[in-house]
Amino acid sequence: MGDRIDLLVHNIGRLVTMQGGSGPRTGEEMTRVGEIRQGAIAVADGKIFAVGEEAEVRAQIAGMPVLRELDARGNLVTPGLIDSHTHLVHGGSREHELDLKLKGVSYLEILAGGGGILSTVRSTREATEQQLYAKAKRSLDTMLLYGATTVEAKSGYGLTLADELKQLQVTRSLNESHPVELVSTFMGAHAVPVEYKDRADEYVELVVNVMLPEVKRQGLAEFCDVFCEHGVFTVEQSRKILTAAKELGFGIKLHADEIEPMGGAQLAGELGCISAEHLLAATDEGFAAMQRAGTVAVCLPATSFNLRLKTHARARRMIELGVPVAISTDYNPGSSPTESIQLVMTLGCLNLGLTPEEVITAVTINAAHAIGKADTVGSLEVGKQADLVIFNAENLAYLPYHFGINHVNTVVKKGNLVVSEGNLVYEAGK
Ligand code: IZC
Ligand code: ZN
Repeated sequence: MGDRIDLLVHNIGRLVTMQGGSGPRTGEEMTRVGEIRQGAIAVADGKIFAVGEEAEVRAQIAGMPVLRELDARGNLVTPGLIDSHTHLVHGGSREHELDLKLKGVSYLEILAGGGGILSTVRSTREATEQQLYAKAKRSLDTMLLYGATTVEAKSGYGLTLADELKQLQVTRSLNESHPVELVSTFMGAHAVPVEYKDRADEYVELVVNVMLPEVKRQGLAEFCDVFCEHGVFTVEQSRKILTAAKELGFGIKLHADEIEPMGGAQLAGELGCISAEHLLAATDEGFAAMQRAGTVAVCLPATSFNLRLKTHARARRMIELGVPVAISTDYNPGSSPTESIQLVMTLGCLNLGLTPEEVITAVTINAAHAIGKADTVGSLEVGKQADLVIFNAENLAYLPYHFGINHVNTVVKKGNLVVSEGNLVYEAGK
């Protein structure tokens, strides 16, 4: 590195770098976005070579050939957005549940009746790897068009060894062929499959003794996650699975206290989970346990919106108590059928009460920490990957303010131009 610049992004009106600090941002730190006026970014070998005020960057690269220039036209540039919680790979869709929802049937009632997640399990088991790949690729393209350059993807719609491996294999193939970088999470404990109805403990044994070791052996996931919820997996079952996962070397995550207060947040803190998700019903004791462990709270405001819940995650309280907050789409065919991280940014403001600065922190550096990727992505700093977005907007507040549409103009992933003027421009197979 150092003899030429592959890409120079210049004329950046406001450059949100997210520089500063090492761990996930908490409290007041969530408002410090490291904004630079009249900025520029120089990229070499897919990494950031220089970033700062344009005059300084130009001085640093003086004499070096610049192979390509991108004019940001005075607009806003941020790090590539990070969607830290999705159920990307699945078969089918669940629009038939909309009518039930309008009639007041709850998410857990639909699941208890054999629908919900279990309906997607049937569609996923029926689908071939190629069909799952094609569907997930379309979603990933949409995520990229909306500015996401790194995405976490959970399994959990197979619920047999073979079908879980099939889903995870699709994630691996997509990660190898699509510009969006994927972080894979094994979530065999997403629901108790019908063939184990009333035998959840036996299913937990299968997850612990058969699925986890095989997923590890094949290197198909970095993280393990569990849906700890009434009628799904208990705190004790969740503890058992995550403890086994930790022993095998997986990072651990937990869907905690989404609907009922179960003590999930406490468990996440106690076990040292990297993140705990949802948390609508989590108590202050739960937040305190997470704070002590440095567990990132991944709030999912599109889910509470879509489930028509009267309450939302208490993100302001989390920030007050020193819990780092990330927000994510929770993209899935049931509780959150949207790929738009920008919609989530709006809901993060309007329904969680986060400021635009806290929101961008929650979809960049804190999201990177939630998936163990903060050493390479989540901020624009020398040596990190050159993942960035140029918006058709002049400032941060404009993104959540003008809602429901796509503000992305250009996306660069690892120094490559992948979205230009709002269109995908990556080469297939890259
Ligand atoms: O398919 O409903 N909450 N898992 C936990 C989900 C939502 C996904 C789904
Ligand atoms: Zn989820």
